[in-house]
Amino acid sequence: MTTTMMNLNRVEPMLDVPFIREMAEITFHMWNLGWDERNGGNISYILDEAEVATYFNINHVLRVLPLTFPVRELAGKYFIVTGSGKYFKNVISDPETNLGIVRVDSDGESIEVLWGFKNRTIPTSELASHFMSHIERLKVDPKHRVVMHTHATNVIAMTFIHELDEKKFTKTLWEMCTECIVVFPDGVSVIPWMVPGSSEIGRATANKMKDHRVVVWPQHGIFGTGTSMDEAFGLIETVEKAAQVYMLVAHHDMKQKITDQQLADLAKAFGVTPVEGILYT
Ligand code: 2HA
Ligand code: ZN
Repeated sequence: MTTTMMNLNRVEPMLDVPFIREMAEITFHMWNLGWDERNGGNISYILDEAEVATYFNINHVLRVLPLTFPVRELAGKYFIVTGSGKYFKNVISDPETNLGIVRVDSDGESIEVLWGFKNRTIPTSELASHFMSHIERLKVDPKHRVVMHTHATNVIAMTFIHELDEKKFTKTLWEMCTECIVVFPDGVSVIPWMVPGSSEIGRATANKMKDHRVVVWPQHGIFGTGTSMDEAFGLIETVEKAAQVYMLVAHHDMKQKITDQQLADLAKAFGVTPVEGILYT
């Protein structure tokens, strides 16, 4: 833990709440990595009712916010979410303004704010992408909990100089670091460039989430999902690392690389099944 976090702990009692602390630590960390400039990035994290009820009065609704896209599949679910226009760097010193705990109402048409989002803050502008992605990931994995969006620098850079065909993009990433095929054998998906913050980009992202945990938004950033903050972050971190290596080597003469046979050997050794149509072995 950094000194900053330890000092803040004395003045910020909310950091004693485990899931608020997790959000504060990861947002601070991601900002430190240079991925979340200004208000870049957003996170939503599914919480258990009991987990929330341990720290908050779940019968006291502070505000009700209508959704422009109904999410019946998430009715009754609790989330901690970053705020719209809020800076990742500031979450740790003022979680109550920069984060909020919300519950989707019983018909999935609005959300009830139970804590946070102080001073009329509203949830992230990418809530549609988050909620629609949660719906798809939960269908595939009931343990799914986290959707994380960040402006990972090298992933963005790579989308300028690499073909956006997702199989080719995945193959290149797998070739960059030995662990990649083990961490994301399901590959990464890529959507076309779209205006952010809309239901359309939400639907396009969620559509990819049916069979991927990672979605790249060209010239913008990345969405990663997982069963925990570590899983979602670890996935993004691994993709970003591979993209960084790519950006370092792309303009150089390649003397050797990880071959398709070696990638297949890795998959076999680690018991993972690489997504079809990428390896030629
Ligand atoms: O939260 O990252 O995509 C700001 C953004 C929008
Ligand atoms: Zn963004």
